[in-house]
Amino acid sequence: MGLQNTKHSKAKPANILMLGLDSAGKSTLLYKFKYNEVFLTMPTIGFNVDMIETGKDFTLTFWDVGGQQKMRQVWCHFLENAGGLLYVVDSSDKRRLEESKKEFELVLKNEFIKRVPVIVLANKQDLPGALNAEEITRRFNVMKYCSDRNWYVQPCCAITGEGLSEALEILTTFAKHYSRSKETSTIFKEIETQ
Ligand code: G3D
Ligand code: MG
Repeated sequence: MGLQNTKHSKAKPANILMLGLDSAGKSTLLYKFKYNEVFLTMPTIGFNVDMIETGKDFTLTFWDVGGQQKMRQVWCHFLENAGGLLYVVDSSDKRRLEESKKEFELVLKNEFIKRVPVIVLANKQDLPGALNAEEITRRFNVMKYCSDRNWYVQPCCAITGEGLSEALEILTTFAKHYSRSKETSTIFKEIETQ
């Protein structure tokens, strides 16, 4: 009975953590998601937060956390309550691809983020020489690091908005699924301890 009720109740907002190196395009993406506009972004000191309704019964709260070296040390504090990870890559910046990959691996090794769904946004597809989604998947070893969860690599351009509605749709599906599976396992744990 309890499980059935859970299934039909309104889901809680899911916290979506936006990570990636500085200048990958996180803040531009957030503004585009929210307002469908391109704003002049400034390097994010600390974090930006915004809620976006992605359906009648579901809201995503986006946490856009600064990607500068100093801020990366505090990324782990945001992981605990994450219901989804949006990892943003500047697909045209081959010089910093390895650095971005290392940070990605580090985040995914964190216990708190186990099984949390991941969307990798292969951003800046409009720039010449940008690596496509298949190449980003391969270089970031996504299959290996995300084998225990739902994942997807979406090519996109935060300036034109190309690829963003697809990313939001998949993210919503994954986050809903994750949040329900977490609620179900909490209920099982409660039943077990009764
Ligand atoms: P961040 O929040 O990850 O640090 P920003 O990154 O959103 O501040 O973006 C950094 C720069 O990349 C910005 O340019 C922004 O306009 C640009 N940018 C973001 N997404 C795209 C994209 O898809 N294509 C292109 N061509 N540029 C993008 P400036 O010049 O303001 O530094
Ligand atoms: Mg920013």
